[in-house]
Amino acid sequence: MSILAYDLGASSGRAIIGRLNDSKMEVEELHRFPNDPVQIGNRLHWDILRLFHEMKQGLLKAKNQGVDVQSLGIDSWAVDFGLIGENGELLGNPYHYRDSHTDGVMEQVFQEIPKEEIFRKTGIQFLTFNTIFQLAAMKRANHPMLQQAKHFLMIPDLLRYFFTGERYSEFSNATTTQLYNPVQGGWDADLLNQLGISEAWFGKVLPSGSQAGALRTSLCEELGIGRIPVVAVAEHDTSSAVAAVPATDKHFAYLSCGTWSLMGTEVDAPVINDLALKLNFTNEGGAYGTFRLLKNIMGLWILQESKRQWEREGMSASFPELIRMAEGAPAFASLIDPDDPLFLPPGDMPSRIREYCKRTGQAVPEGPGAVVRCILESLALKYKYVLEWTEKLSGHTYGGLHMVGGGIHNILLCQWTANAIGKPVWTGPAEGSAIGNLAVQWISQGVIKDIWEARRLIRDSFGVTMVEPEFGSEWTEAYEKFRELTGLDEQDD
Ligand code: LFR
Repeated sequence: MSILAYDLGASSGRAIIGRLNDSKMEVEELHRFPNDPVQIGNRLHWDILRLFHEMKQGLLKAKNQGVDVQSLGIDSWAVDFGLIGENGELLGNPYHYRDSHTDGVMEQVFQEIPKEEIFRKTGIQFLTFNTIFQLAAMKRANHPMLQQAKHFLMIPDLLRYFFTGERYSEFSNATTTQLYNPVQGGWDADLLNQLGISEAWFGKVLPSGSQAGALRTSLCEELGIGRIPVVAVAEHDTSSAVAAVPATDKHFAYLSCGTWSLMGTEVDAPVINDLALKLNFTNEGGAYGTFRLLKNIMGLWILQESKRQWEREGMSASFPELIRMAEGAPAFASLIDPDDPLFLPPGDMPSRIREYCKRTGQAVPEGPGAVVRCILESLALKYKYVLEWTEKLSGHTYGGLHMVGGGIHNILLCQWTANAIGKPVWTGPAEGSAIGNLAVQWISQGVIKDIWEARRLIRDSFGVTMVEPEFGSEWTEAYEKFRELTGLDEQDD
């Protein structure tokens, strides 16, 4: 029996087929397609219709290869959305969360609604691009779409709507809007009213793993396929990735490592207290009543964007080549806080890194080797910092760190992470989000009992590689330097 997971990332999308054979999970990539954001003037958009087109190509490939798809589910990045008009059509292209229209908006919103109140209601960390601030930015700009909108749908909800014609929100992704109240269990009507956003746009929120209709007839006719059932999986990709962490212990720490690095733990209820607010930790909703107490770290985005810059300058080197260059560069010559706002928007990262190092009185990394070394060492040190706080906030200590997502192919980063935290790193699976997406479909069909059976199956099927820390005092010393120059010492006081 084959099922299909669409996993959409910030730079590419995949259609992945999953099968269960002799109690082992098997995955096969059917279709991979680019997801290039499109800049028009000052605005940055997702090319949502092209994504839908490519998703349809995935279904055609399945048909032409004789794959009998029994169900499908979609996961993607969070916070972004589309607005639907009276006639049921999409109004305009969704904005990319890295668009600058939210610059300064968070602070403006805090003048109307205190930060503490938003956190108390939603439990969500403050990121300038959260849906709440995107909507406030559109309000500030008096965006014409706001007058015409009738429905609000997050990216996977929207694509699922294109597939099925049915409009539902899904829980894990709804929580990332910072407009959902996990304690009351619904959209926060007061927050929406205070923002001047119509509550009527926000529809029913389905628990992750719900049946959410089937492919609409017109699409089946267009593609010449049957009415495949659609599952609202844990549609936030991080939620799917964490569902796929092959942990054996209820209390575990994870790092979902891709464009973003998401680090934290799984908890049964949101941790909404002063410390979580101060440290800007989040409580995103997960599959089957779980919550992700975690923190966003800028992640491999800085490396990906540096590579794009070097390509624009005529230097093309693959990731493995760049990593080899980093290995040859001097250790701990310069460090950055990867979460400095400087690194959020697209652009010339190597120059911004040099600017940061100059500003903080450090050696300025010139060549790609030095820049990449600076990025990877700084990420590993930031992981240590966030892991320490995860332990304090959750009240548990962890014997090691589970690392999932494409970033695990970066062996140097995995090793440096183990060195920095002084604990083993267990890597795998790399296709965490897609596998979590498949697992939730199987659970919803009763083929797999629950999330813990899924995790055991994932461990048995894909294995886990242990990366032992190589002890040395240099990482401890570097951590002190990192805390000092990034200002993290002061934040903890
Ligand atoms: C990872 C992710 C993060 C979210 C960011 C923006 O792909 O979904 O969890 O904070 O993208 O949506």
